[in-house]
Formats: sequence, C-alpha cells, structure tokens
Amino acid sequence: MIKNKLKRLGVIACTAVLALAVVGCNGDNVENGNENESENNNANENVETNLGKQLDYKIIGIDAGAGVVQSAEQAVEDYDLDFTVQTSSGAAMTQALADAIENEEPIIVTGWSPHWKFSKYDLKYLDDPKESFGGAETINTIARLGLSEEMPNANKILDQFYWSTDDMEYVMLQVNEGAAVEDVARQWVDDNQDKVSEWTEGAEAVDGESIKLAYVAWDTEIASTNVIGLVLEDMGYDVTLTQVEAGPMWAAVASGDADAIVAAWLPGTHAKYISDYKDEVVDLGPNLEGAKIGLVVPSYMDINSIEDLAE
Ligand code: PBE
Repeated sequence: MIKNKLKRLGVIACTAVLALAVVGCNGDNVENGNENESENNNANENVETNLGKQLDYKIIGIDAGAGVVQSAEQAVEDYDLDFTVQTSSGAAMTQALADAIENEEPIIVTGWSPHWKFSKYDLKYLDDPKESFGGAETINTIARLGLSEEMPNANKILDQFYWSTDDMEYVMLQVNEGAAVEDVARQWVDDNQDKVSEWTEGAEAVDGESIKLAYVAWDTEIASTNVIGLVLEDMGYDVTLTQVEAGPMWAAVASGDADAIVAAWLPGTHAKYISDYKDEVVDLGPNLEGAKIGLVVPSYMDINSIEDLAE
C-alpha cells in the first residue's frame, strides 16, 4: 500500500535527486500536506545539498545495550562519519521509520532481520564493505550452568528448539498487525505441531516445575520467547518470561537468575556478552540461522553503501 502511494507521488524519482535538489521534493510534500519545516527552510534559503544535514547527522538506533547499536557506533568510527547514533528503543525506531516513510523523508535506522519491517516497507541494507556489522548471524539458545543436570527435560526442549526465518517473521508480522503475542504463539504452536514435536522429542512432561526465561523487547525476541515459553508450558512447566535490557538479560542467565535465553545473536552482535560470560553459560547452539544486522534505509533513498555517508 505504502509502496504504491510512494510510486504515485513520484517520490522515487524525486528522492533520486534528493541530495542535489530538495526543492523539487518540497513541491510534492506541500501538495500532499506533509510540510517539513527544515525542507521548507531549504526551499526558501539555500538548497540543502547534504544528506547528513537533512538527517541531522543522526542514525536512529534502539536500546543502548543492543549489539546493533554498538556496531553502528563502530561503523561511525570505521567509516569516519560525522553521524551520531541516537539511542531509543525498538518501538521508537520502527515508529520513526514509519513516520519518515509516511512523509517520504530520508532516515537511517539500525536494522536487523528477520523483522516484519521488511515485509511492510520497501527497505534496503546499506553495503558495509568494512564489515563493521559482521557477517551472517545465528540466534542461539543459552542455558545457565547446571540446567541440563537439574532440568534435563527443559534443557532438551530448549536445545531442540529450532525454527526458520519464515516462522519467526510470521509471528512477528501478526503481532505487528495488532494481535496479542500470546494468541499468535498459541496459533503458531497449534498450526506447527510437526515442528513442535521435534523440539519436544524425547522430553518427558513435568508437573508444574518452574522455569524462567529472560528476553529483551526486540520484536524478534518477543516472538521466539513467547513461542518456546508456550511449548514449555504445554509440557507442564510453570513458565515466567521476564523482559529486561540486553546486559541484564545476559547477566541473568550467567548468574542463574534466568534458566535460559533464546536471544543470543552470534558470533558478532553479542560477541562482547558471550566473551564476558563464556565460562558461566552453556551455548545450546542456533535456534535460527540466517540472521543479519546493519544500517537500513527506505529503498527510495539514493544511497547504497555506508561509504556514501562519509563526506
Ligand atoms: N537486535 C535484535 C539485537 C539482537 C536481537 C539485533 C536488535 C541486538 O542488536 O543486540
């Protein structure tokens, strides 16, 4: 829908020359009631020729503890950019992205996949020739020390938890469209009993044993933690899901306050956390393969590489 709207407005053609002539774009914006103060100023005064200035030299980040924010800061250094990474939250970042696209404005966000934003909007990753954001990632399940001995059935289920990018994106998209995550998890589990039975294979049901999973309010982790939490509940566990920041999440599984997390992005995104805690946790391996992080922009922006942000 949004893609069509953009095409109708001729914004793709317009933004192709955005860096050179914002005046042309202002015409569209004013006509459609999306006036933008800084762009209007530019029209009245000097023509704004610099993308950095249009963006206020800001990359829209998420929470400070997120690996993607730390990698974005690394990119600023590696590419010698004048930008700063503005921290906020996953929800604030996707809202800023939605607003920018609605107003056909440029924006750069710290992004990751899987994520529903790629289904909803026409977006692209900026090339990263210096590899500040690393390469392909997996999302791993991490257990506390002693879990396999003390809670072998839960450990087995967590160890066997493995799903695809499509599975996770389906859950994320439903939640983004307004469904309660508990309901979406229930539906996904009911509809995917073949997969769920692979995760529970060889594990015995229990009678109300407590288990605690910690997670961060990233859309990916909200989806995965709720799904595996429900599977554990169906196997008789009394499951507590605790939402915390990234640092405390890792600290919780390392100290044993949490029994497990399914939110470890490796090898790059959470490299610092896994190296801090490597002797205090057990890595049960990937629950998803083919994840990625980087700088993401709307496809209508006329830049393709992080190098294009350097002056
Ligand atoms: N993320 C989603 C997290 C890991 C999961 C990419 C925002 C991070 O950057 O730490």
